Amino acid sequence: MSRIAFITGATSGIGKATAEAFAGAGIDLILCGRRQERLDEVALELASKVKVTTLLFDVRDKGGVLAAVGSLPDEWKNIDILVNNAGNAHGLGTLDEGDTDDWDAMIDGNVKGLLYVSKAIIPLLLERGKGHIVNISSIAGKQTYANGAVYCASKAAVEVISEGMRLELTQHGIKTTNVAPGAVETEFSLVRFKGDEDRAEKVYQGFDPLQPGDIADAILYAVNAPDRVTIADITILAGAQSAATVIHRK
Ligand code: NDP
Ligand code: 8X3
Repeated sequence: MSRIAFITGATSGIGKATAEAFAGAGIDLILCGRRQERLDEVALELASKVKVTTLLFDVRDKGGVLAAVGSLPDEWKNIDILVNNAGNAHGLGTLDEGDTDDWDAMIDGNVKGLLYVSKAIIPLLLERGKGHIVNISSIAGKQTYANGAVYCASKAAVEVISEGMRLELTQHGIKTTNVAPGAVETEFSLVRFKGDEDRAEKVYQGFDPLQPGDIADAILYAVNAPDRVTIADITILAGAQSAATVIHRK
């Protein structure tokens, strides 16, 4: 029987690659994001392989999240896998000079948004007595770096939420996997540096960065593990990366 996955942030990067990997594995898709055109493109690309539907909402909008999940037809509510991937870093700055709008965007999106989506989906998983939640954290959730304290805090929160989910939900047949990637070449740095392409490109220069598909492969591995196995935590660094901010560039 085919499974259904609900993926947030499916318009780009890791979320889009996860949608592609899941489609290759025959998993039907609910693709979420804020850019309808991109959602339509990904849906069109994958519709020949699996059933696909899209939901347009901002994870920061509590009412919008609940309305979007509530609008799903009954057959799409049989969700097996939730991938809480939507998120970004906004800015890089010290705590005294950081932009509070950036802080709001990170805490509201990466933490509260993940919680709103989870609150909307968990009852559907509980009703079925099975399911799998994959939360995309970061190496930044395990190792703090200067000028990134708020982003790191938002990802440390994801790590803690993953643990909380596992403690609350395992007994109901619902697994939780926390995935902590290192440097992945996506639109992440373009968003962090507010569209500054030169600055974003420099982040990935002089080494071979992770590609979104590398993370998608790990997510697929976790959701395909047999019932007796919970992949609790996966940390994936680039080959030239030994810590969050230690990258051996040529
Ligand atoms: P991208 O910028 O390429 O993708 C981010 C995705 O999140 C987009 O699809 C975007 O969709 C969605 N998104 C962002 N904010 C919101 C929001 N408020 N509401 C709904 N959707 C939102 O970056 P990545 O693929 O790299 O990022 C995915 C996740 O991976 C993030 O949680 C990030 O923190 C994490 N991560 C990234 C790493 C990296 O090096 N790239 C490393 C470790 C973790 P749209 O704009 O259409 O809404
Ligand atoms: C993104 C990776 O280390 O640039 O989460 O913050 S890092």
